Amino acid sequence: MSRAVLSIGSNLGDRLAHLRAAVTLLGGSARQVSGVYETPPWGDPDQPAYLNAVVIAQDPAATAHDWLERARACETAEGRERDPARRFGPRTLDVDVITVWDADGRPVFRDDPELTLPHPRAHLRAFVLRPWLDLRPDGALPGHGPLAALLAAPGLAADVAAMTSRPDLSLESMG
Ligand code: PH2
Ligand code: MG
Ligand code: MG
Repeated sequence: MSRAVLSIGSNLGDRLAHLRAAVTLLGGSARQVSGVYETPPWGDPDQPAYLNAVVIAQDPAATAHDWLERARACETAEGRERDPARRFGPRTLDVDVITVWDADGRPVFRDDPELTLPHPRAHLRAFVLRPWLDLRPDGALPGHGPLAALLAAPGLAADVAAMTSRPDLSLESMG
């Protein structure tokens, strides 16, 4: 058994359709899907606003690397193109593996540049922490601490204030 928190985001094309496609492609492994948030671009301001959500996924057999492959398959299916000049640039679909727990419920820590776990910037991203907190009010980011405390950090205040809930764009029936 392995569990994963996946962050999904889109800021090009039909953003909601791309998020819906991600949930559909994750299939039965997608156990819980958060509400959708409209979020200002992080890390590279000159691009459209994102829609973001979080998926809690579970699969009896998946390794950490399997989650990465599934994330990439979703991105490819939605026509994701990589611009090496813009690390945090616009994209049809981004699926990031935020953290993984192994069969014994232990968080996986790895330093592999292909897949660093937990995600090295998750604690700085309100667009990850906020929808995850909605699903797991007592949740914690391994190595960093409770989601609620991370979201309350002064450095995230502006991002928290700028993001808006979009209950009109539910993904819930998809999970
Ligand atoms: N993803 C990025 C870069 N910046 N900003 C927001 N608001 N949401 C994202 O999903 C996002 C971003 C690249 O991973
Ligand atoms: Mg990302
Ligand atoms: Mg990514």
